[in-house]
Amino acid sequence: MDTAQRQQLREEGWCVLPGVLTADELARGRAAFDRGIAYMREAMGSEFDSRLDRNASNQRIYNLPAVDPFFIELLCREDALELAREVLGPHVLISNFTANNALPGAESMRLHSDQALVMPPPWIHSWAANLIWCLDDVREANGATRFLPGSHRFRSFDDLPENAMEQTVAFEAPAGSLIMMEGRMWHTSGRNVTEDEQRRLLFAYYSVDFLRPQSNWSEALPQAVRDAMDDESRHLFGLGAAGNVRIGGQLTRLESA
Ligand SMILES: O=C(O)CCC(=O)C(=O)O
Repeated sequence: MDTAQRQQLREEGWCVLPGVLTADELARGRAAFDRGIAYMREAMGSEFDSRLDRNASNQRIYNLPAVDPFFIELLCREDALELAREVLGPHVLISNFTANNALPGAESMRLHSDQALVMPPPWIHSWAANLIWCLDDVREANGATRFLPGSHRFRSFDDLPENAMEQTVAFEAPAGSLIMMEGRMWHTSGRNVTEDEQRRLLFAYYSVDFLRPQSNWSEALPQAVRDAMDDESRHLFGLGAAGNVRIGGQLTRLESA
């Protein structure tokens, strides 16, 4: 992350880092995505979630770390963690990791902020962050994620303007980019009005270590997946008996304050 990107993240609550994934990683990510679709069909019967999306042109994959080790690699790579820590400080946990593909005909979901989903207002600090891995070029026409500029400063639901949706702006990023969005930013998926383009995005959601993660990883991940992790990954997933205390020499928030 360069100085301009850091400043934009601080001031505007988002930035785009192009070229983070190599061509090989992009290919691995797309192949793992396909396995995720198969996983959803087998585990849940379908990749369409009518609770979130208006029609079956959105494909959802939940519990990505259970699907393929590539997704654990993405979550735990040092450059991604550095970015998460830029927003959250040193003590982060992996809260969730899901995918959403907007196929042609996809409609917008409801506008929301991810931090508002895991804690009540007032939202004074940035305690959650989404790192959005782009498996395709992302642009307004193919359903890019839309964000409400300035909404990372909203402290309560009352701050949301009535015409919030009309004021949203689409992210633009080439395939292989990382879109960094702090957790208080109000956002939604876009409409895909193209004839034949898909828009595959992976949403790596991190939070500070004193917020309960969205996923209960000790239940969500098969034993074999947990056994294959190194200590650092286990710590990031909040696995193991210890909670918010000293683990393997790493200081907790209170100790290092
Ligand atoms: O797919 C998108 O662009 C946004 C998805 C999202 O915000 C969510 O699933 O909570």
